[in-house]
Amino acid sequence: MRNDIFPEHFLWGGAIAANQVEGAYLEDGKGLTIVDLLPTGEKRRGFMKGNIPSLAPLEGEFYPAHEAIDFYHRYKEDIALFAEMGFKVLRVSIAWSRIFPTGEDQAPNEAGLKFYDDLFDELIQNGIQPVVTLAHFDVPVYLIEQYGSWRSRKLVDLFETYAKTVFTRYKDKVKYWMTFNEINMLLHLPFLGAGLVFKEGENQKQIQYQAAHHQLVASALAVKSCHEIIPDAKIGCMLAAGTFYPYTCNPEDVYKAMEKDRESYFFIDVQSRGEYPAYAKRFFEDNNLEIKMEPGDAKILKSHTVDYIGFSYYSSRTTSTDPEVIKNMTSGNVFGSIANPYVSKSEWGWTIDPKGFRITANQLYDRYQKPLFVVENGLGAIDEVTVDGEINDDYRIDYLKRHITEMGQAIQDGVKIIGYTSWGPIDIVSASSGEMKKRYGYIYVDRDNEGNGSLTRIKKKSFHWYKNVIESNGQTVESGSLSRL
Ligand code: BGP
Repeated sequence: MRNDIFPEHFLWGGAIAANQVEGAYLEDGKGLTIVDLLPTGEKRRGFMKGNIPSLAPLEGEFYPAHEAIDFYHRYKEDIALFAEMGFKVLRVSIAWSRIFPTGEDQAPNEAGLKFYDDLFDELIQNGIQPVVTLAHFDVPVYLIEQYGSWRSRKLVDLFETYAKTVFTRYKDKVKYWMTFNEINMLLHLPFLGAGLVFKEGENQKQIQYQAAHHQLVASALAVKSCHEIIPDAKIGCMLAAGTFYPYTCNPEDVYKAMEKDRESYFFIDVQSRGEYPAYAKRFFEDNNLEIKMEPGDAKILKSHTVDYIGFSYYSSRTTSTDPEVIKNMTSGNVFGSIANPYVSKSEWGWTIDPKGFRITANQLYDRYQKPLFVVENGLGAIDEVTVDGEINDDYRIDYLKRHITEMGQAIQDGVKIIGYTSWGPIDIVSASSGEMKKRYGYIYVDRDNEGNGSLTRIKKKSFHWYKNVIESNGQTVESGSLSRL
């Protein structure tokens, strides 16, 4: 690969989220948030979908987010390791319930604000720019109890207050922001994505799209405040991306793949183009959905579109209209995909498709013509520590190398990509399964699924490899051998 493909100031780094790393779940005044109610084990999936029996942690269950990897107390050690790898940026999220423990407190919680001041200072002192998501699977539980979370318009105002508070406080420290992480997750795991809990017999789709409207307005208002308070900042949206392929060239399959893509693009169409897409009207009619909008909403959406498109890419997806073919789904991917015979799968059943990354990036750029920021990509895998204390994660290096190569191809295709933050540069709690053994990191964390372990950090083989990638600006020297991609 040529060594001049990635722009000079390309933002290499990693991405983590408060809810999966911080722990300290009730420390310094923090209120409960979504993941504090998600145990490991079989119940987790139902809870994430909004079938949750109680808005308090249950006796006898293990909640991995409560301690997570204790980033709250160990962030200095972790940042030193990120700096050693040469990170230019670290994507983090702010826990809303550290700043406003109930979500509607009169004044923000100073201890929570101070934590992020210290975190951002530490990053900046280490030469790492923070990239901050306002809401990564995060709503204060009190707002879920009081208002039913994003089903209520009330959340729009409360979110605006929260956003303005953090923009004002961190305006000199943070220049890259994002509004809602994987905003389209609201359709697939509505409790995880948006704090939605359903009662028997409710029309879930109606509630989801009304909540989506509220989030879209809140997102536009956050863009507005960000531009007013920090004129030199950039603020983006964030999509769980991954193009749908038709299983065959049967036009029925091709049409279905287009519809499946639109399910996700719907959100970004609003956030980036500033209005509901043409196809939404028919979709709402066909599904008997009535979205309540306030008179000023259309103007808010139109006037405050995002500066860039942030997205995660793990897998492409495949769909079909043939009932026989549909039986062969892959497990593990919340988006539901038919097993694609041309590509491999991870240990969790997630499709591994580097070329799909190039395809997805091209499609997003064609559609929105705004800079893209790859804010998640990576392989969740089981790592073994050898008797010498080493972790030889060649499979992870292979995955990342192939994906970074395709990202380079996309850039050569003309796609403007401003940065790449791989997911979980240090092992963290898995969002979908709550497991620790599903590891993404360059840095191993000694902790297991049950919460045992010393939390010691160990560099994996991929640590040295990724350091080389950044040092060579994507020339991607393979660790040890000096052979190029
Ligand atoms: C995305 C989320 C992340 C992250 C990642 C990997 O959906 O934005 O929070 O966890 O996927 O998923 P998992 O942790 O389930 O392997």
